[in-house]
Amino acid sequence: MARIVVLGGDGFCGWPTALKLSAEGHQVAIIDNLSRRRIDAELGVESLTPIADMPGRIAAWKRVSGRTLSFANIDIAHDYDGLRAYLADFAPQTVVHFAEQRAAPYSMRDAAHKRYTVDNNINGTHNLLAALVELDLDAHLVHLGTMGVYGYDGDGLELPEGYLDVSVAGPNGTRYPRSILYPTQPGSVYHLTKSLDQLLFQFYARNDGLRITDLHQGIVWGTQTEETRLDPALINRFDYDGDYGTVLNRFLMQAVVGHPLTVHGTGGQTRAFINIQDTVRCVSLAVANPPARGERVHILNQVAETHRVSDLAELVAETTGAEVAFVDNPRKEAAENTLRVSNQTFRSLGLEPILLRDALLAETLEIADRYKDRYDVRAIPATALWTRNTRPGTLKSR
Ligand code: NAD
Ligand code: USQ
Repeated sequence: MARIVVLGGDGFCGWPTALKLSAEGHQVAIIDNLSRRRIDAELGVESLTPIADMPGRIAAWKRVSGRTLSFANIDIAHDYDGLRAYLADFAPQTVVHFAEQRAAPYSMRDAAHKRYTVDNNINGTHNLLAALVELDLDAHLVHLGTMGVYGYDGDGLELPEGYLDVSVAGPNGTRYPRSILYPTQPGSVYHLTKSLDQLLFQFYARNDGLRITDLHQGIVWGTQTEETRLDPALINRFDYDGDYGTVLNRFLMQAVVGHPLTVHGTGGQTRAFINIQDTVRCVSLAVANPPARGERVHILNQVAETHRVSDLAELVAETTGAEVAFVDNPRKEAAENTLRVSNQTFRSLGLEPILLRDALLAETLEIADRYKDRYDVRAIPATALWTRNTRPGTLKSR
């Protein structure tokens, strides 16, 4: 069993992952600066599910599992010394890195939010890499990246896992084979930071021999996992607001409260999806299968299936009787695209993903129904615009 630190372990993916790794017997420490909770306050929204504070979460886990989770409130982007001292003391064998600002709309609100997202995500990732090198810590770094770095060209090519094998034409018919990072085409400043993260990883793997796995994850849906179900104080967050709510969870919430499903544009956007239970399974599989020292960054596509947004809306409408509304798209994105993705590494490691029609759709609806009294209709509109934003920077302290 290993010492594992989970950066961003208070968040939607990080919290259930920390519980899963702890349940597997690892010694788990969480680092989080609780910025996500402060952003809720800034936006005037709340998780639909009532989430306990960190001491309450940790006490509940001790109660149901007998296991100890430790927690440190460190801003990994701005407290390098604090991060380095913590890593030196805990000496993790694995670092799982979720600690970034992850909402595309939030990253596009205005200049202040763009700058915050770049500063937080790039500094945080770079501080971590520099600290691992400075401490000479041979920890395996597992980072949560995103499918969005590939872009959505939609011409039918199956997206490979991170790399593209190309052959470049030279003079006299010579061909030069190269394996390059798949060229990125980010669709928001947030996705741009994940593209830049990839270069940081490539450099530190080459220069310092760091062992790094970058998981290109699709859109996560659902809320509970085997561990978060064990006690009400372990419940995971459920975001449905216009910035942090991801599309399927938003539709499920909207269906429960009788709000029309807010399909952006024609709904012809095709995206990759994964259930939160599979997120934690995949991270656990990645932790157990590190690259060798000196190997290039392992890039795995962490996705279960792909769907068009309008098909998701129809599925939710069929299941619940909800109305579907087509609203102006606040984003700059292709109106229609196809998407094929290879997820062969996780398949070969034994992942049999949960698919959308399975029981968890009903469970998510049930959670949305149970907490519908906490729903606030003012949180529904997606107000961040990709190309016309005249509002002055209103960023408050996080
Ligand atoms: P989240 O916002 O719920 O959690 C992120 C956590 O990191 C929060 O608890 C936040 O307080 C913390 N954090 C942020 N900046 C920090 C800093 N500087 N120092 C310390 N802690 C900091 O997000 P999530 O949905 O759990 O996503 C986690 C990761 O997974 C992100 O990197 C995201 O890009 C990636 N991801 C998420 C999804 C999704 O659909 N939710 C899909 C693909 C990839
Ligand atoms: N959409 C709607 N209606 C809504 C909300 C969204 O039609 O009410 C559309 C969007 O326009 C977009 C698609 O649904 O075309 C997905 O939007 P989303 O908010 O569910 O997902 P996205 O912004 O891509 O971001 C989420 C996570 C992010 C992660 C990413 C994975 O917030 O952290 O990186 O999913 S991926 O999309 O594969 O890059």
